[in-house]
Amino acid sequence: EEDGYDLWLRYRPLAGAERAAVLRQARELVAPALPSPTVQAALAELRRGVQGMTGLAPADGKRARAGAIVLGTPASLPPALRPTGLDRLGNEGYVIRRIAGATVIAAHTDTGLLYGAFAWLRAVGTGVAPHRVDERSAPRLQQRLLDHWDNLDRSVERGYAGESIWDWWGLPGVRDPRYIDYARANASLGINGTVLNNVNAKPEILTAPWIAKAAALADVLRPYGIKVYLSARFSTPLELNETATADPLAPEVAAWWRRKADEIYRAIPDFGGFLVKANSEGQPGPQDYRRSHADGANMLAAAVAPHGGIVMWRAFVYAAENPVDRAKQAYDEFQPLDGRFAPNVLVQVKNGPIDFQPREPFHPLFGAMPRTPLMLEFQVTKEYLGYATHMAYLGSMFEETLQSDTGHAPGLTVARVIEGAQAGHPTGMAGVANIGSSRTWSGSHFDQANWYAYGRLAWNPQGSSRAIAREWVAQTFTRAPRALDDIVVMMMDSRDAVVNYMTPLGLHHIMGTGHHHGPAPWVAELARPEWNPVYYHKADRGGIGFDRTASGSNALAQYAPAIARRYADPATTPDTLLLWFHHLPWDRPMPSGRTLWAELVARYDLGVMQARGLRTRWAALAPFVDARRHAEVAQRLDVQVEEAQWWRDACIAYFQSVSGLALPPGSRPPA
Ligand code: GCW
Repeated sequence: EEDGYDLWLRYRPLAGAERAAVLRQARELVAPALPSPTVQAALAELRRGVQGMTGLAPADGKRARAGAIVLGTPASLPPALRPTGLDRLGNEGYVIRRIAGATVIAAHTDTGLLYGAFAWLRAVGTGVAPHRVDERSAPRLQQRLLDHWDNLDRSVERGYAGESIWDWWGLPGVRDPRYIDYARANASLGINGTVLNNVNAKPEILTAPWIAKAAALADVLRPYGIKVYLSARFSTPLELNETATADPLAPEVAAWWRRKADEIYRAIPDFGGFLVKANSEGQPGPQDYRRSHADGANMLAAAVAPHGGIVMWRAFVYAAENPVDRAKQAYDEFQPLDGRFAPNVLVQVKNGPIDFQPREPFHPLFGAMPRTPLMLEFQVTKEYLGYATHMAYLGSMFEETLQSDTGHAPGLTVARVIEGAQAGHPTGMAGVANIGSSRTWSGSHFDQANWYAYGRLAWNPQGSSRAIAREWVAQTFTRAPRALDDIVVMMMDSRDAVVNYMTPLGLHHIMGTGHHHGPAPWVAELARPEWNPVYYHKADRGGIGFDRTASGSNALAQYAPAIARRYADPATTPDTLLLWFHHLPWDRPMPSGRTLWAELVARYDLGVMQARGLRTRWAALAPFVDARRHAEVAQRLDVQVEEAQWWRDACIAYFQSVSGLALPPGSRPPA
């Protein structure tokens, strides 16, 4: 019975000509002598894959010949088998070529070979004939990370997939085999780093017993090309009573962190570095001592630099109460620090200026800090998009951000910024993981696609979310063409549906307080102004929306002039972001001919219809999907339809109570 544990690495039996074709091209595996643990992992995966698809395991071959899969580096491959395309491939890239009837997987490192092995399996798994697999690929970003918001008690902040996969109680001695499957899944995408603990970090994580646990995980993950990183609480030495202050410019503090880094690197020689959330949502930071983010980041960077480590310093800040516009705070604090960060610091910026909303404009820091490496942080877990219940394929959302033109230079999209077009190396992307110990890993079958899409886009930020969805469906559900197309259509519609029934036309942050599930646009009494939904929609008798133009908070001025000009006028602002940037009267005519009010209602209605459409399409797919997974998805879609209606009804009723307007005729979607 299919339970989803195998993710996209299912390798289910092929039949007939397809099976025969794989058998012909994968009769034996040839690897360099004395294969490293990484090459052994590649061989094991190829064996598992071929065995799964054909029922027969390939033999261990000695010589490259027709029908063999040959893994090798330029040093190990005989000249006749050295494929073209190896130059400028970097450390992690791979080439797959057919040479003299053999399939040669070549790379400069063993990790590249592992990625190549997974690429071959992916190609075959998506229906490419094995004798046609021909590929050259290298990652466009250096750091491709998952950020786990996993706490030391195994709870997961904003996690909807069960408790943390890290069994801290059992570690370091007990090494759950699941860690290996986690590593395989990540390596199959090219994810090469994992931050083990929540950015809301505890000091304990940097004490000896926890370093030993992290070291055990690092040992398990290392053969798969995955480095371990830790979130560090800025005040750790002070809170452990080992210094009298956490002031980053105090010599005893810098010395403490240097010693701590040395201690960590003794246990984890390839430790990746620190991730830090400072002076945000109550976390301690350098500003507590009137020092800047750069002062704090650079002090930590100096501690890990001798070991080759990096510091990822988050730009998600809203420390002081912000009565005017929280969206402006990160830019205000960070942009003036451009060029002041040490070379091994990356500033990690969320995709949008508020907080992982169903839709946000891209963050204005992208393109505005040309002398600072910026990392992009996506949220893979669906804090604001229906948890692990609603179907919302995030690939299209990620692509929307990545392909946003920052307007700072011709062709300078967000993707180009994080690829280092302005600031040079280092480069990276982080995804807040949606992984837990649920049998499906992600709490639902379709949420696995978000892990997959994140990983593929971290490898290639120019990738197409639709192509990625096709790949995922082919490996995870079916290659039957009609069914595959239908599932991809569902995925590509799903996030749009969520935007429509939750926050259409640029609305944002109107969800329930604290848990962030369900609508609560009426909430107005929370202690801090920027926690209240009314702060964001500003609906009143006259109209709705947040004026971020010059007549309002002027957050628009943080964007490049070309973008700022376009978005300054509601007529040239995309309707998807209209109420993000403008406060407009309810009776404003929209391009559709409707008033703004009628348009808003129409979008909510549309969202409900789209959710119902997902359910209907899925029901028709029953013949193509195994019973258990079909039923588990169907149940969630039922909930999604109900909750879409809840969002629509609650938001419309509330906005009506404010506007005093009647429901436009015929608006209620048919039951
Ligand atoms: O999205 C918000 C979440 C917090 C989270 C914070 C952050 C880890 O509601 O739970 O804390 O962002 O990104 O730091």
